[in-house]
Amino acid sequence: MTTKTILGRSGVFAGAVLATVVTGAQPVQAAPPGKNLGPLIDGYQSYVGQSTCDATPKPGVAEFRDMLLAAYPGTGDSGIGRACNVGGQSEHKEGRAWDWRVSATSQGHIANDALNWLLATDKFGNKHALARRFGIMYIIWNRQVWRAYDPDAGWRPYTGENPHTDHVHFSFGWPGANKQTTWWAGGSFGKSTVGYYQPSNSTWHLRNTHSGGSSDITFAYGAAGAKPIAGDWNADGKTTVGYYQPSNGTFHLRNSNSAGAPEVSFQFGPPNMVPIAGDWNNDGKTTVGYYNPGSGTFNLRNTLNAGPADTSFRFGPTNMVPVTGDWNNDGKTSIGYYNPGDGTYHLRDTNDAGSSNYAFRYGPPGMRPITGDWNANGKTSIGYYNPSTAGFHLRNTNDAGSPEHSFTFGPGGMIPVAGDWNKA
Ligand SMILES: [Ca+2]
Ligand SMILES: [Ca+2]
Ligand SMILES: [Ca+2]
Ligand SMILES: [Ca+2]
Repeated sequence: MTTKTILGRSGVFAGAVLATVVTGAQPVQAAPPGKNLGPLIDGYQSYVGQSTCDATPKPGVAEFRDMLLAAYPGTGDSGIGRACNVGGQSEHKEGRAWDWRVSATSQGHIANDALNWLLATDKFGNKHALARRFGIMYIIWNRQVWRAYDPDAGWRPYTGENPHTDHVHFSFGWPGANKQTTWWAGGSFGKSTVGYYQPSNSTWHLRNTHSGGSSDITFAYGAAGAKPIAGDWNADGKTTVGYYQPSNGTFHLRNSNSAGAPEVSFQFGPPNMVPIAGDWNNDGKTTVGYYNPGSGTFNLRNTLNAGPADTSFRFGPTNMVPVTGDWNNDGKTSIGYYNPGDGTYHLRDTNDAGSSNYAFRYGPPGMRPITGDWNANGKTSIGYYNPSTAGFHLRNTNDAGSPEHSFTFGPGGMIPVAGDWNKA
């Protein structure tokens, strides 16, 4: 089929038929296994019609087919490639369209489940997230069409000759067909870089690359005695600033990296704790917690407001330096500690009591640990700041070894911070 066909006919089948596909609902268990993907996402695939002839199935289309057939037993494969001399213009002739055999009369719930999975909004608020990550250009099913190049229109009547009641047609753009979109190629996580907080004047100095130089972003935000924290408080993919006031146990969070008033302020825990931050529950939003150095306990909260801890447990000896990160890329931030006495890190993949999943020495004793996804692969790893040299030393894996990035930044004696300040 061609886009001319789609756009050229009027909506004879509008009305009742349009209700058969419900978009935006939560996928059911039958959908193919998901992946933990970050906030960065592909744009919508524009319309690029067939213009050459090479019916070899393209790898992104073939693997998509295999995923759906494995997830939905009883459905079938009605083909990717099509000979050049059969019918009119079609992405099938370029091996970048697939017809998934499902029956609208007996298997409509199956098709709808897969389509809802593809068109659901993700935890970062990205609409039609998986359709974009697979690079889908349009979908035809049961007398309706969804076009990535007109996404706000939603499902519209399709009045081509074939009603598509015995198969779902998927057409892919070239990036999706060639496995260059984020589902296949990654690139959906932003890169963490470092910064420092200067307590004497409550200023932040943030850098967007792993290198020395002047600050990319500088502003005042804080208060006397405050401890800096950073997180993606609003799930937009950008890390922004916050601070903890030890004297009264309050958190003050801001959604932009600039001077101004906090968007959110609340009290959590007793005074004089050590603040931590992370996405403990994999909803895309960073929330806070505190480490009690006197008892060695971690106390985590899943919402940005006052209330009791949602999770409390002890990990490690007392008087350690807490660290946080998604060490295993399951979407959940978990905890760890740095022992300043011997320069060892002890990291755990779950937020409960138990032993370390990773324990190793990195750097000299007495450093200030930092953590971030320095290489944007979805896994947080460690680093340290040497307050006497102003040196940052970042490592991409959680084990002993040398840093991948070493540079000096700022005047020394600062409090290091890390995050994806520019969503890139
Ligand atoms: Ca944010
Ligand atoms: Ca969260
Ligand atoms: Ca994790
Ligand atoms: Ca990483």
